[in-house]
Amino acid sequence: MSKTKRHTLTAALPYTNGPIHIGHLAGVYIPADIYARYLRNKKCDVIFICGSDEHGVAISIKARNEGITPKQVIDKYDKMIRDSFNEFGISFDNYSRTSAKIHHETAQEFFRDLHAKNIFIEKTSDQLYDEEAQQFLADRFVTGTCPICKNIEAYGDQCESCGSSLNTSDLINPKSTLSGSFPIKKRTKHWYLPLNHYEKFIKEWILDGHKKDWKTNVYGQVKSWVENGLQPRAVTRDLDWGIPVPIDNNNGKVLYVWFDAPIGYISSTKEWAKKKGVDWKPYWEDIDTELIHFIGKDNIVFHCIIFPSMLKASDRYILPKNVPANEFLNLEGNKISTSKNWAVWLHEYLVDFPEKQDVLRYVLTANAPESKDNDFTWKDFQARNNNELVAIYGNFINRVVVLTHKYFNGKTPKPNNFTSEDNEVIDSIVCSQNKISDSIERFKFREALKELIALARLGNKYLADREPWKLIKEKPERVCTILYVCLQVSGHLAYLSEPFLPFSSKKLLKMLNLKVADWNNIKGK
Ligand code: B3M
Ligand code: ZN
Repeated sequence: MSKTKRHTLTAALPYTNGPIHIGHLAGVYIPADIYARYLRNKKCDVIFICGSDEHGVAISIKARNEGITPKQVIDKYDKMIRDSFNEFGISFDNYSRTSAKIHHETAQEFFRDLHAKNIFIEKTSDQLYDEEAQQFLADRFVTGTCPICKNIEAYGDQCESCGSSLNTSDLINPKSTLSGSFPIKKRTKHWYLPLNHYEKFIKEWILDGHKKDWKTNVYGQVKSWVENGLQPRAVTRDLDWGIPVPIDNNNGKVLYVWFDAPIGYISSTKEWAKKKGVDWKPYWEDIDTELIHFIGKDNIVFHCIIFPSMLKASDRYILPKNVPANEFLNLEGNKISTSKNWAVWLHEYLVDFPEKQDVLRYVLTANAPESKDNDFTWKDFQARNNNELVAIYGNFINRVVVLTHKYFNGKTPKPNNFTSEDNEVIDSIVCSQNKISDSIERFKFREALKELIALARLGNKYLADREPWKLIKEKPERVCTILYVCLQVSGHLAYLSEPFLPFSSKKLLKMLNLKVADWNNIKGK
């Protein structure tokens, strides 16, 4: 890891139109949390930033469907989501919300700055209009056939089946989701971000500059977007829910949710800095800051092309060093779907598995869709818990603690001469830590977790092979050394598991009377 001065980590802002499910955790929030905890354990200057994404048509549709106001929708789900993140130990330094005043001000200032620099193209064009509902149809207010994959339920902004980002005018046979009627076309003015002007910048920055260190799934999506040619993209909407466009007589237009939401990372940082009484600017303007965006694959275009083009146009902010997007997690072979209620909701999981956050964190890390879509099954959940977490990790720790209490009254015994097997196990501790660090720094969290379990497995085997219970009478001094070695492994498992299994790590550190370690000072003995 380059010796950067500070790290700004962002995790995709969840829409407050529904609760959080295991796909969100596996795709975005557990990877981000592991990375944040790891950097803190290395005593880095790191901020882990997130917040609720509270604008956009999806929230207006939810409000209409539930017969409540958008404000009531966002307040309900903002609270549910915050609670879920807290319960699962997702350790944000700040969790804000885009309905907050500080965000409206920051997003409007950002828009005004680009407007003053004449970055936008102002264009009047024909847009889909629902005469019955008396409303323009943006994004999810219209469905139709996807021109790319012919999915008949594509939305006006995105096709969930092939992941393509669409404009309403791309849809074949568009239909209003408000009234079900076929829309007419009506003239309206919008401001467009000329992405085509940033094509060369994206090519040089990503396609040339990040060929080696960005994940192939991310690099590949950016490459295909650029090869298809970047088009100007409207950054305003005719909607009644969103941040007003900060231009006089803006005719009730609001900022497009994907223009304002990424700016939410900056406003959440400002909110954090205000609480801390520190300057937020170095975290977004200093080239010695490493900015990492944790997202799911459906957000790649916004975080690798649109938001970076906005940052570039502002000529003020740093660019992300990496965007390690994960693919999707499916559930029992089917796509997780909020609208079809096909998901494992976090708030429901804890009702069925109280205090078992780490089991889910473990399984979702071990099974994470890091390079391709993956499937969550309850069978696999049970198998991994029983055969790995309990049988290897839990069993080893339990035997060491029981034997230490039985033979040494719970005190760490003084070791005597170390055999070559003893030294081998002790040397493997530092080797495991280096491998875990290296995997985490390459955003390979599955690989890192495998290393952690391998260390527990090694400890388990060492203890079973040494059979101290057969030596306690004739060679008690040998038992001292064996259990000393086992306690070193246990202590390091407590340190090294902290990013992955924060709840178990905390319990184990307490049991072993240890504090959270500075990973720069971890040694074998
Ligand atoms: N609210 C998440 C999604 O597309 C979206 C992320 C915004 S990050 C700035 O589900
Ligand atoms: Zn499609």
